[in-house]
Amino acid sequence: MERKTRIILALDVSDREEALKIAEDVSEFVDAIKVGYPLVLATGLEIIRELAEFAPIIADFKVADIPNTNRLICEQVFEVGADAVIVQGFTGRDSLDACIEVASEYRKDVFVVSEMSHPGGAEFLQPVGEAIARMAAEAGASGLVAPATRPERVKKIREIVGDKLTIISPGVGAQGGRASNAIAAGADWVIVGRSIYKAELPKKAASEIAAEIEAELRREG
Ligand code: O7E
Repeated sequence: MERKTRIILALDVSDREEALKIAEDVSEFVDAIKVGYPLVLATGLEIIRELAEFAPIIADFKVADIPNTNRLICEQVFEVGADAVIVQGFTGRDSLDACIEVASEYRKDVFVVSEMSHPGGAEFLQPVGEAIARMAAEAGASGLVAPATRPERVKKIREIVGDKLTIISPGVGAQGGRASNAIAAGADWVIVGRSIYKAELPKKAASEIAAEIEAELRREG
């Protein structure tokens, strides 16, 4: 995945035509499109192949099962053309290893959730988030998911993993986080859903977030 606008679109719509229209409309302002349960359950797994025409696809199935089931899920995801899969880290090292093994066979990426962006994410996951980040780095994952709603946690996770892993950060806009703050804290990409796909003009909304990030990167030099 190339770092250009540093935006990943979370395409959580449930209509195929709408999904394809938005993807085409905003493609110049996003580096990847995250596709998850809302869209796949509504339209089918093949939507991943269709959307891959516009941008690299991150399949957000937050895979969280025993190693064998994880392996079977990841095979389906990569066969249909996804470039990366999102996996939960709390299921442990063997479950994560299974995903990384399949991803490396397909030469694709695995992103591991270390802590979630919503208020409940602080309840059970945050206390083990740093251990999950360390495990993901040791296991050879490509990156981590860390919350834009808590930039100080992005900073902490960045300190733990150094430059070894990329960080993708959801929670911008609708959940209250700011793209520039997440990038300043050490995120490589922000994940943005409703603020783009629910905007009256999704392309304009994406371009404004891209401009905010660009200004932050210029400020940092
Ligand atoms: O709030 P929105 O509309 O900008 O959408 C955010 C997207 O990021 C949405 O798809 C949600 O499921 C996802 N997300 C979070 O909001 N918080 C998290 O902690 C983790 C994710 C996520 O995508 O995890 C994998 C990257």
